[in-house]
Amino acid sequence: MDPTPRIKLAIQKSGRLTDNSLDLLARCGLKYSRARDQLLCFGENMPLDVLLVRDDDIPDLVQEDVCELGIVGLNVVEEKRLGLAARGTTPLFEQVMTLDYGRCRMSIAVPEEFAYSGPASLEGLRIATTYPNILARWLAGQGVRAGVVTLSGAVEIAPRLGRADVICDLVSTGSTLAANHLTEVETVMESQAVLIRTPVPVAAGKQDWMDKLLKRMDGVQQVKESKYIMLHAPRSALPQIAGLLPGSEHPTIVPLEGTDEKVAVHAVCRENVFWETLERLKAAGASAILVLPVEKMLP
Ligand code: PRT
Ligand code: ZN
Repeated sequence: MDPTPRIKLAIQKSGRLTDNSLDLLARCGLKYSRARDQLLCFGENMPLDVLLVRDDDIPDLVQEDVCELGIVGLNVVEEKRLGLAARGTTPLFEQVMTLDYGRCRMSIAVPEEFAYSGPASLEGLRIATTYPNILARWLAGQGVRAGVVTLSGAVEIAPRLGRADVICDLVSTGSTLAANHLTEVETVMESQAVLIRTPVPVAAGKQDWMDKLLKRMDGVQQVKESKYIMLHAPRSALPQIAGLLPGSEHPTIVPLEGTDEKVAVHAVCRENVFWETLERLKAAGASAILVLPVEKMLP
């Protein structure tokens, strides 16, 4: 008899997405051992193997059906998708969910002394980038004709070296731009880590585990901001108090021993609960307010 077929998921081997991706898998309950060559994590309690690769290879691995799943920056996914589409090839990876880490933006940045007055200022210039397809799409959308200089890295020094006039690169804190005397002038796209999957049907034995893993990942995403709120409220204030609970649709109302006027309200709030929310609840008549973290959730 065949052993259980194993799902293959590709993540970045060492880089900005690695720790968060391994942490996400651990939160989904995966226990793994890492191979001696560090290129594979073997799932010990799930039929799941995690391949550790360069982020740029992740969409290709799904495209070629080597892996069913991948976690990679949206910027890499989009660049690859546009590149395939330009060659008339159908992309065989689709985005399942955003993962709320690896946030950055792809921006146009110009030398500090550059008098920028809108996209038309870029007409006829040379723009250095690692993402030629995304940049070309943006330029076309703006009706700007400019030269795209494709570099594999160190984009921020291209203007100083005379290889380009301006750049299009990923930015998070902005300190790299500042250190290189560049000013951010346009956002080309926003990015964060995303989960991609193959649209090709997978074997039945794998499908069950894949569905389970995707549900757990979804659950992990949902609990991040979620809080469980418990409070006491006068019955008369219930509509107002229910309306103040952020991201909660159906609070549970529980009777309180010894009183008919007051009830206990329990609710899962899917959005962050701030002090201001508690103060508003209190002003609406709530008392004994407790906010608890939610550890796991299976919607
Ligand atoms: O070796 P491998 O090819 O796997 O790694 P890599 O060097 O290509 O990727 P890595 O680890 O740098 O980034 C992986 C992913 O993280 C990217 O594809 C993005 O989706 C995301 N990400 C988030 C970023 C940044 N923030 C980021 N700031 N990727 C790169 N940067 C770089 C940027 O290119 C610039 O050089 O950081 C510098 C700017 O940072 P700030 O903070 O100075 O603005
Ligand atoms: Zn890379």
